Amino acid sequence: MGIIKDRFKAQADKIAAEIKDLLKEHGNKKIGEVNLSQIYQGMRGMTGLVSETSLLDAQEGIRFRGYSIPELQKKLPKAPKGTEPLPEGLFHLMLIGELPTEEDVHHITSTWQRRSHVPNHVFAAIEALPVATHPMTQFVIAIMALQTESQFSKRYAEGMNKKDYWEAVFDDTMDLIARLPRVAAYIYRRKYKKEDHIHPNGLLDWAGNFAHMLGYEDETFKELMRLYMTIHADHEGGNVSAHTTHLVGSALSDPYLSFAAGMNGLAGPLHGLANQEVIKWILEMRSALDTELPSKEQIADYVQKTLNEGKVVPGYGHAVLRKTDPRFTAQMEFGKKHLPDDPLVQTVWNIYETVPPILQSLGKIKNPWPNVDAHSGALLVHFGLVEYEFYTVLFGVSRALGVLSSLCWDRALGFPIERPKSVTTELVNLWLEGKAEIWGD
Ligand code: HAX
Repeated sequence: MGIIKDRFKAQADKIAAEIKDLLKEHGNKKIGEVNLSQIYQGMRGMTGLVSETSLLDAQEGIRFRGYSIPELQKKLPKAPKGTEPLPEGLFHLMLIGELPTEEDVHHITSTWQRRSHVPNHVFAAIEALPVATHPMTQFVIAIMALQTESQFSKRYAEGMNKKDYWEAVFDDTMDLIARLPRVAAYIYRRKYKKEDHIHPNGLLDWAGNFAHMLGYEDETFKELMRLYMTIHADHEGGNVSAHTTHLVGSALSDPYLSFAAGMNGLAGPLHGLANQEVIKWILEMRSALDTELPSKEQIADYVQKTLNEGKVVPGYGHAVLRKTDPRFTAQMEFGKKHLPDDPLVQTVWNIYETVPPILQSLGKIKNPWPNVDAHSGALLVHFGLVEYEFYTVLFGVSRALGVLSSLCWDRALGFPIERPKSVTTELVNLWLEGKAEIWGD
């Protein structure tokens, strides 16, 4: 077995034993209460999942195995002459629970390079779609086409022992993560660069090679990709893409099927698609106002117009966070360091100063602060990646690191099929009248 696989198995066995004892001793302990409003309103605040890879604090933001984003920027290995973390290192941390050495990261890079072959029928499946097809749709279809390669589904059909599920999921995870940049870059070059495809560079790291295959050789852009792929990877277990991957995986659908399902969720405008919506909204504002750098007063009026039209201000608000998203802050720091004079980036910062008080004044929004999607587009546009319909695919490639390492844990810990109870409003009414039980059976 490979080094990473061995280490993962050792950690998983340790945690599985710990969970067994924990459930034996404390399995009946109550965690909070469920209010009627929560089952009607998106299960907000209801603890109902275990996800080992990261944990979100409403005030502090995300921590990956206990480490904040600024800590990861210091502690994770970098590319030669680079200052941003390599996403391979975050993957190691999420999967094994320990910070990697330079050597560990190098090992993951070369493993992913070795496993990155994409069969021709996947490109043919993409080519069968009209070029105008949204990049997220092309991405999901390509992942589904790749499912022919699933080791989990092959081994399951051959009668795999349930003790081996984790290993087949691990193998699919490594293969799929290795292949995604090639697939995503193919979609980008097909749709926007007249099919002028670029071969992988086997000397580069995973994110650097992705930037290269997209057609961006600027070293600062490669650093941006390393940061981008790190900060978008995981946001604990309950967000739509992570939860969907976990849910579908709980039916023992293989990692390709599970991840494709998660990506369909990421493609929604209240989730990952918000990154394209943000830049679209800013570009429309600039064009409506006929200026590159709208004033804060102009921004405030435009925000009001958006709200009056019954739309959300994209990039603002969050279901769990109650402060500025540290993933927004990390991108703002990158902008201040590398491109402080860019008018689009400055507009993002002016929006940051203008929007929160307006949203707060509405009195209904629980979090008026920016999320991860409020900043990313402006940085990408600066380097020439202006095709904003592609942005959610970038998010998706990164998200694979978190949701697939979580899926490895799900199978290694033997989590069962997920099946919460639902009710009807008729039953709720009967229950309120004391004529029926809800929680009884
Ligand atoms: N602009 C306008 N109204 C907003 C808003 C925003 N940015 N954020 C929330 N609201 C509204 C809600 O639509 C809701 O209105 P109604 O009661 O009239 O339905 C009200 O404020 C209360 O919502 P909430 O409890 O504060 O927020 P939710 O937990 O329901 O939703 C969302 C969280 C992220 C979906 C929401 O804030 C939103 O739609 N934001 C804009 C889209 C966006 O940026 N999404 C990306 C989120 C991060 C992410 O997943 N990235 O991938």
